[in-house]
Amino acid sequence: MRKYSGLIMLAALGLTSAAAAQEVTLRGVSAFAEKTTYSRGFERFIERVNEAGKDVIQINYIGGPKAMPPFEVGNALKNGVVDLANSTGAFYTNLMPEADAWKLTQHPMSELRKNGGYDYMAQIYAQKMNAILLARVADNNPFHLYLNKPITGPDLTGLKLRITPVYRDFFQALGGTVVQTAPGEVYTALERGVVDGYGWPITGIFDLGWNERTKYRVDPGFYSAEVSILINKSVWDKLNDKQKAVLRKAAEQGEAEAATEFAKDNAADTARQAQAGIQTITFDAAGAKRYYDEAYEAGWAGVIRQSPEHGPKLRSFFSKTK
Ligand code: 173
Repeated sequence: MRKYSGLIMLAALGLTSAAAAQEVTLRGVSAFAEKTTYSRGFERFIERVNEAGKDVIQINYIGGPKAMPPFEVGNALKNGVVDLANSTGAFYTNLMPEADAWKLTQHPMSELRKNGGYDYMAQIYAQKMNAILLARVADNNPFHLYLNKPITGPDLTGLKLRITPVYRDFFQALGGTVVQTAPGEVYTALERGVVDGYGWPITGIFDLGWNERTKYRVDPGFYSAEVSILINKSVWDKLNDKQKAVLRKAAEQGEAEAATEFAKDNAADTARQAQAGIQTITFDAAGAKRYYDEAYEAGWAGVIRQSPEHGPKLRSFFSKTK
């Protein structure tokens, strides 16, 4: 009897200490090029986790689009080929069209975490992606249209524009012809004259040298670029409390600093674009209003068309007015 209970004790101890000592290593991939604007938040997250998570949890950064095509990252996360992903909703609309609605948010994430908007999206992430959105690391960062041919009003007739799902409905509503490419193909498309312009946020056009191939930026900006760190939900559910706490803390830090960081970067890149000789195209007040309002009208119409079930609800959480 004594021998028996001793064995049980040893087994229990062995199991407990093995579980406690087990360091988990997660594989992470970014849909954006390594060391560029939209991978930076993820890379900082990885540094924080690897620093705070010694002997507990580590992240092995596989890299950016050289490791995996951007539009495949969502699938890889869902299927558990990777455990963590840095991506934007527009890159995995094949799995979850609703994710593209993040771009239409007119409240900061801190507010969406409180008003039910985050929780509503979390259910869809769980259901369609088997994922949890840990942190939005790009926020407060508008998109713009960049052109090599001038326009005088909100009319894109005759222009061929590089897009992702972010810009499709808007640019088409203004009469533009659209062609979807990953960011890695933008430079060549501009160089060869395959496109007359492209959609991209206010920051990051210098990362891949597009400034060399860009004459104009159209103001005002529109929407709010979203880039987030996702984790496979089955992987998350298997982590212990200590491991989750390390991820949560790094995620919270990243999300909390995003809006102010981007406010700084937005201003810096706007100035740098002017210095690089990129001219600003603006419209008269009525034209600017038409342009901006059409962005949201066409954007929401697109989200609701693709998700009649969730689109209207998301609009009520994400919009200031509706
Ligand atoms: O233009 C894009 O590739 C795109 O959709 C995007 C989204 C968020 C940040 C940067 C780019």
